[in-house]
Amino acid sequence: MSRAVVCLPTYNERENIEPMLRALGDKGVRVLVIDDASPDGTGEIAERLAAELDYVDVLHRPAKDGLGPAYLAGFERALAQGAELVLEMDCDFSHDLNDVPRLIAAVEQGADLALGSRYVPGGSVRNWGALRRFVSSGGSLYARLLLGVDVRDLTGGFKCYRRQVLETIDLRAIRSRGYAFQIETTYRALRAGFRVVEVPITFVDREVGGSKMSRAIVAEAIWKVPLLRVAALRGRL
Ligand SMILES: Nc1nc2c(ncn2[C@@H]2O[C@H](COP(=O)(O)OP(=O)(O)OP(=O)(O)O)[C@@H](O)[C@H]2O)c(=O)[nH]1
Ligand SMILES: [Mg+2]
Repeated sequence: MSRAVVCLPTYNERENIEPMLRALGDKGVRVLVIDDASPDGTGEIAERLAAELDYVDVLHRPAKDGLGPAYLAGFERALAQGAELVLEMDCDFSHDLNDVPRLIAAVEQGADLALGSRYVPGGSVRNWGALRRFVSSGGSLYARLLLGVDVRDLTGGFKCYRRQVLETIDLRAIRSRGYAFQIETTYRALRAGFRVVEVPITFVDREVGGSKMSRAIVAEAIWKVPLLRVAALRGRL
């Protein structure tokens, strides 16, 4: 069994799921697809591929419930399967598959949590319009200043956790669903004293399928960040 499990949440990724799963085949990882009953049939395609590819498992959830809950269910399954390293990755080719071994290497070299980072030297974003860039980099800056942490990319969704991090932070207390989920998990890891390292990546906008980004996801991050800080100041986090 592979030590590393890539959690791959999907909602309507019919065009991306098969090429993603096949391309992950030579990365030496297991892959856990977490599908929220995608109406476009992504879950059935994943199921067919899981029967063919021995490194693929699928977790079906009954309805679209946000990225955060999907990841939490995936983490629980990956830990139960004995994973030493647990990764987060989007199923839309925004994250370069060649960066998977780089994130794993960062943890093997001593990090507890490695973040694929667009906003450190060497990192970048390709094909995003001005508004998307502003929301993303502005969101990271906002969270960094309010939380007082030295992490440049707090909203990214390409990460590698050492098992111990997920066993230590209180996953059951996490209610965030969108970008806030990424901010909260990294902040909790920092608060618990874990070593967080940023690995520069180039993020490329998706070419097929639709974005699930919404105003609600941005709004959640805006109100959640100060609450996280207050919880930390009160010693509850
Ligand atoms: N299981 C599950 N997966 C989701 C949900 N929302 C988004 N995803 C998946 O999470 C990953 C990231 O979502 P995206 O829609 O790409 O969000 P994004 O990267 O912020 O937006 P784009 O850059 O526009 O693609 C993709 O693989 C989605 O299919 C959800 O509610 N449930
Ligand atoms: Mg995406």
